[in-house]
Amino acid sequence: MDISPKTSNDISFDDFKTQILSDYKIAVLSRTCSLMGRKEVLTGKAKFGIFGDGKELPQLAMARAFKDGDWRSGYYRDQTFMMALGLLTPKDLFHALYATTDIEKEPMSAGRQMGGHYVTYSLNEDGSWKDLTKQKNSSADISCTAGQMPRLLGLAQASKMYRNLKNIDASKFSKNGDEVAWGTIGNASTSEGMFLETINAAGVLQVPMVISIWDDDYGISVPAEYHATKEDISEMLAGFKRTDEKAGFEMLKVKGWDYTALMHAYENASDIAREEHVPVVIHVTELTQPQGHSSSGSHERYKSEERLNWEKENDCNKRFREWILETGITSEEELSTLEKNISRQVRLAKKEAWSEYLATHQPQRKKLIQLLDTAANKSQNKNFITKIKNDLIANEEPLKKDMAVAARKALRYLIGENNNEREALVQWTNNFLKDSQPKYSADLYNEGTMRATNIPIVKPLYAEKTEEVDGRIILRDNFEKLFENYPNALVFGEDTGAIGDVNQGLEGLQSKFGKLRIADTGIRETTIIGQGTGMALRGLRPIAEIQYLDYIFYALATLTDDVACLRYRTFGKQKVPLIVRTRGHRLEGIWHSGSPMGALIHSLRGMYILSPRNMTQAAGFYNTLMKSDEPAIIIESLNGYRLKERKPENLGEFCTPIGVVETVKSGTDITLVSYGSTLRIVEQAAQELKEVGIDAEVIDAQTLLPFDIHHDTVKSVEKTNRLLVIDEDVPGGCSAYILNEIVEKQGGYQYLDSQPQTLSAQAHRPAYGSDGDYFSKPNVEDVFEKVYAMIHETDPDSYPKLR
Ligand SMILES: Cc1ncc(C[n+]2csc(CCOP(=O)(O)OP(=O)(O)O)c2C)c(N)n1
Ligand SMILES: [Mg+2]
Repeated sequence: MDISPKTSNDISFDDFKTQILSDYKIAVLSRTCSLMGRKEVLTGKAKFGIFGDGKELPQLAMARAFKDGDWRSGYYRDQTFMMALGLLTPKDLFHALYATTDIEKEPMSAGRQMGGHYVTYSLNEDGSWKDLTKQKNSSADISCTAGQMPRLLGLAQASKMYRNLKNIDASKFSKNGDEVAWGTIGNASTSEGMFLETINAAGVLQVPMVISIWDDDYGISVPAEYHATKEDISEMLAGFKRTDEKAGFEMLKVKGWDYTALMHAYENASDIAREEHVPVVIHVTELTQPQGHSSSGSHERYKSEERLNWEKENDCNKRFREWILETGITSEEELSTLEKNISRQVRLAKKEAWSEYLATHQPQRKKLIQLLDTAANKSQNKNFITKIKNDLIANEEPLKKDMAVAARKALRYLIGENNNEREALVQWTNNFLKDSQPKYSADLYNEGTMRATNIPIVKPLYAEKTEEVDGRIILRDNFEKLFENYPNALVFGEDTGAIGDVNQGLEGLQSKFGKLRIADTGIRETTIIGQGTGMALRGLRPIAEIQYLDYIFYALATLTDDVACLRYRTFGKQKVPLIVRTRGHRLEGIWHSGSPMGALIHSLRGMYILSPRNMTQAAGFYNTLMKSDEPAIIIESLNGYRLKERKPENLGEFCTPIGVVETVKSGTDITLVSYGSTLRIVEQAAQELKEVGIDAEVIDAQTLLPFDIHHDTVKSVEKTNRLLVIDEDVPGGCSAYILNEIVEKQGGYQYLDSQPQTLSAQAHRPAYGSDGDYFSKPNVEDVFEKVYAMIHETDPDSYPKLR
């Protein structure tokens, strides 16, 4: 039998033998972790488990082809790959199962993500980039099937940028663009639009991406016939295959239990992608799920006996073992010894992880029991508190939650009692909650100096005789400065390149900065955001353009599942400084007038959402964000590109502050808060109100997420005692959010003499045309009458009923 390595590496037989045994060791190590891990869930120590059993062999081949500087964007089956690269130990895996919140012990997410989600660290402690060319990189996994695909596109495209762009500092990110982005996905998840959109975009862009499809014929209980046309993903994708004449994909198909074929395929794929920047699909077939999909159920429920037997026979580890013995690489005895040793090793790792997990809880448990005891002895409710204490004593392995519940319930029995013992319990509880909360809530945003809200304001400067120009000229000329100042800045989207966007805010910039930096894309919002995500993860400064705000929903899944929570789910170990540029608010018709700000602010915590009233403010936001390293969306006002604005002299430099409101008209009778296009309507209404003697103060929110970090709005309410929030979102949308911020968070309720109110658009989408706009969105008359009615209510003599 031929057991030659069949790889382009010329290695000796002895070396090959060593490689095989070392790979077998990892395969067994990983499998043993899967088997023991599932038991931890079944015995109640862990809440949920999803493992990589049945997919070990191809991952070993992928690990061998993976080089420093490369990136993985995969899914929950990849534990063997991570172990093979030395990025995951058995103990790490068990800590993840138990949800240990110590990042030193559970390095993947400090207990935030369920097991099976992997990450490497891109950042130093101070938030600066590590040298990513010197390490193997894994972008942070998400649970959503195929959600890893859009990001994979950007990770691969970054290599293309680094290979082809001049004057760019790539030192920490790339060596000549030689890095490959490796994607993994389950067979069933290839039905997702995100997968197909990514495949097409990668074929068009010709980027160094290798996508492995782990095909075990199932997606949980659903078999192949429901997933792929012709029941075969390779056949389904055949049209993407490159030919002598046309660029496309290299397509490889290989059986998941065939060690030498896998090694060969992966080495081949790596060379093709790395050298030629051609994307590759490796369809790995005949894989299995020895324990079924996850700890949530058993596969005996939905697989036939015949299939279950086939899976047993064709288990990749079993066949690898048989092959090792058949070829005489080593003896049965040696393999058995190795397996026993590994079993012992994993059992020990599991035990250690569990006792380390408990060790963080036990001192607190002991202290709490003691405090409950002393507090009980002094209390009239001794029996009740003693019962709580005894329950905690009986619970030898309590969760943090169990301790918090015990302490907080005990304190209820101590209300009204005044002694040192109660005070000690209060202190313990306060400290316990204060220490615990950040473990679950920190790092949603950057907590360091580059936080977007920390970037200082730089005001626009104007020459004495300032030129008035269309708003889009200010944007365009500001972008020109940004692309000059930041060689790693890029912008791409539909119609963004050749014509310089549909409103010509980038006019002429492609001819100046080239087709790579100012680029057109296909119509595919999800992967436009994916390009931006992946490139931002690799040190570039992408501006991803979504042509109209109404179409952002196509990309909302990637924004909410991947971008917005990236810093949070990695415990601040990765960052994604992506700027999303879009245009929205009122213009014409159902899909070019939307202002779904509530939907965005509620689904994108972790990003900044900025809604500038004009193009100067917008340009200032871009300048601010380029100095920060956090993701944001800027919504330019669709009807503002042709309005005249004074052109600042310090283009590319002035910075609009983030999280700061601006009073655009001062007044004494009522505070009107608005943003974006609606602000102009509110300003007009305020002028007309002045004519009837009502002096309104108008505040531009500008930043919706976060809103008014300095609590300036409440100072206005304190003065006017009346509050109306106006926007063109649906009723109860962003206006309700702003109202809540002012009335509850800023404490505005205490200054109000009238009911605080909102004025929004109708609940439906905006109808077409000028009349559609008038009857769908708040207009000047609506604002005027609403304010007038509020003033009439308190002073009907001076302001008699209007209608
Ligand atoms: C968007 C989304 N839909 C549904 C799920 C629930 N889900 C988790 S795994 C899975 C099946 C995936 O099967 P496959 O892609 O073949 O991967 P395998 O688990 O078989 O390796 C489903 C439906 C999910 N996580 N995300
Ligand atoms: Mg599957």
